[in-house]
Amino acid sequence: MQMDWLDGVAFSGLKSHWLDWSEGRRALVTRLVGANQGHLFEGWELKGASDALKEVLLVKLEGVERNYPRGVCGYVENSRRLLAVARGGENPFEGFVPEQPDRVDVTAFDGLYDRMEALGAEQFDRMGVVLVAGGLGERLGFGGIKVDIPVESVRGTPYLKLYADAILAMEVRMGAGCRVPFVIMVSADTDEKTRASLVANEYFGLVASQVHVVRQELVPAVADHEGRLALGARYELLMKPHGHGDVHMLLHSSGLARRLFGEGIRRLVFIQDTNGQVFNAVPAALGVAVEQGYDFMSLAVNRIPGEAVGGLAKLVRGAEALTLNVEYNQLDPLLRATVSPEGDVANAEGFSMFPGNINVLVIGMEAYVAILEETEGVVAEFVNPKFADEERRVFKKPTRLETMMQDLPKLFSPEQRVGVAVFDRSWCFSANKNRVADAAARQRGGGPAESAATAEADFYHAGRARLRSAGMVVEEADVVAVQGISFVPGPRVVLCPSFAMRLSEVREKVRGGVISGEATLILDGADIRLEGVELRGRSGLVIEAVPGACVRVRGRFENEGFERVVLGADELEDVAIAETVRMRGYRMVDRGAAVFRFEEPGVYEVCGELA
Ligand code: UGB
Repeated sequence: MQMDWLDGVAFSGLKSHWLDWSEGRRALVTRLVGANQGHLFEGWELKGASDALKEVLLVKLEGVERNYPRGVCGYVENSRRLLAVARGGENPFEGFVPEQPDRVDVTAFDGLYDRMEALGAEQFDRMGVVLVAGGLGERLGFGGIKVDIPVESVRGTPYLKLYADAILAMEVRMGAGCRVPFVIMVSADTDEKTRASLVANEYFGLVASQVHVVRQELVPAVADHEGRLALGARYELLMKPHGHGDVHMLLHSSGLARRLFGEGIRRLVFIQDTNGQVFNAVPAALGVAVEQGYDFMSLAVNRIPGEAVGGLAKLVRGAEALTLNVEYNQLDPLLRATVSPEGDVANAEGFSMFPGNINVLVIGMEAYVAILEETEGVVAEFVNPKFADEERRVFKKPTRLETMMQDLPKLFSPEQRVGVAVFDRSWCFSANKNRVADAAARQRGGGPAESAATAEADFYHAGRARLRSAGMVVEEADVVAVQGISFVPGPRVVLCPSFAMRLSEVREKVRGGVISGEATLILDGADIRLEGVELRGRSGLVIEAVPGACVRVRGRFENEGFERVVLGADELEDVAIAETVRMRGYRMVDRGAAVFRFEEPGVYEVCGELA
């Protein structure tokens, strides 16, 4: 190999280390110099000075070399290619006109819904769940990991437990031996805490071997159109996140996608870190995907104009047609340039023209595995540099390649089917993404707050919807405002996955009854039946029953229940109070709810006051 360059003055510092390094490291540095990355190594001090910093730089490069398909040089090449496109200012949607996507409307709880749920429930033993949980949650500004945040504050169930409970409930419904694989994508920001949470909670009842934690890594920032990697301080290689689309790369590079497919898994359901209602919709979503034969299906809701969820549209150009998520920052310009000169405005029903992507995806494994092999899991990368000059030559700051998990259909061939299932929003979607002040401002602007308090309120709302569908009378509490965020605080209904995974199960197990105001009802157990149960005011009723415990509950329960105590101004600033409590602005205090726990199999009766 020609190594003359190493004798140049600029590389004398580098050369002073050369013989200490492994062949692999020397080969990598040589390749990088050949790929126009000499600046990373030029002007180094001689061995003995800043050695630890140089080592960190090299370890980062070796990490990228290992993790990114075709290594650092592959990343540089991809950057150059995509930057050339960005420099041309080419509109990726040029010539495409958005039309409504192929969609199935499952917003109503009708016969179609029941049929889809029934069909979907047959698929539980052929599906896996993939949770993308690598995001830092900058908009929320929370010190811990988002999946550890309680979705509700009566029992304090963290999102991760809720997801594990749903997986366990699906397994139970398929009988002994069923294990639904659970893949969790973490990042350097979330890895340690996610694993710690799993271990501390004994995998929330799952078997450790069914949980696969894969870790996404940062990618190098790029300083210019030549794809030169950016340095911060001396010897500091700047690294940035690559996006949630990394999940595809990791499912490929870990061999998991192929392995799970080989083990009979036919669909993967991708979910986000904070969405307490997502499993309400999973059975019917699977049903729709199976019935329609979709290789890729997005769950969607009616979108509010301007909100930070992408729009799902079929983009048509001549004979070409691609159903895609148009990300929220690109939707308005696309609409203005095509079908709606006024941009992303409300239709007669008050919704945006196209259904909103909640980034819950159902992906068929056959097409998926083939695409992953073809692309090595690098899915539709893009680059979005901000330019400092009109000629688009200079970047305002270093940029990086990014990828989004919902962009997979960009790689599909025309035979592969992409569709959308539209659900009622509160039934399937409510995220906890924004810190209080921002959430309040969003709500004032007419959009969803997506805060801890509204995520909790929406979670109960979906519980109430289930009771209503079973014929229970539900009278809602008045709207309250806490820290400038308005929400309906009750009734608080938590129907655990153990109790019901499908609407039809709720209908079988609940007969009549009334719940109103800020009453609380929590049902955890497969064999609980409610007959004419009445809960008003702030009364609380909690029934927990192990498998095999059949509990019949009747009558009126009247007690002080759970009180929602709003935090005072001093408490909101008090760091001794958990951040997860302060982000809601209230805590829940048990003032004497009726709690019944059945820890042995048997037949039991719980009777309140009878009319
Ligand atoms: N995530 C990762 O795991 N790794 C990453 O590098 C980044 C994120 P955000 P955003 O449903 O509300 C998405 O940041 O910008 C995880 C869709 O693109 O919350 O709000 C992260 O942990 C958008 O179309 O995404 O936008 C979290 O679980 C719309 O659907 C998930 O990825 C929107 O979500 C999403 O990360 C929405």
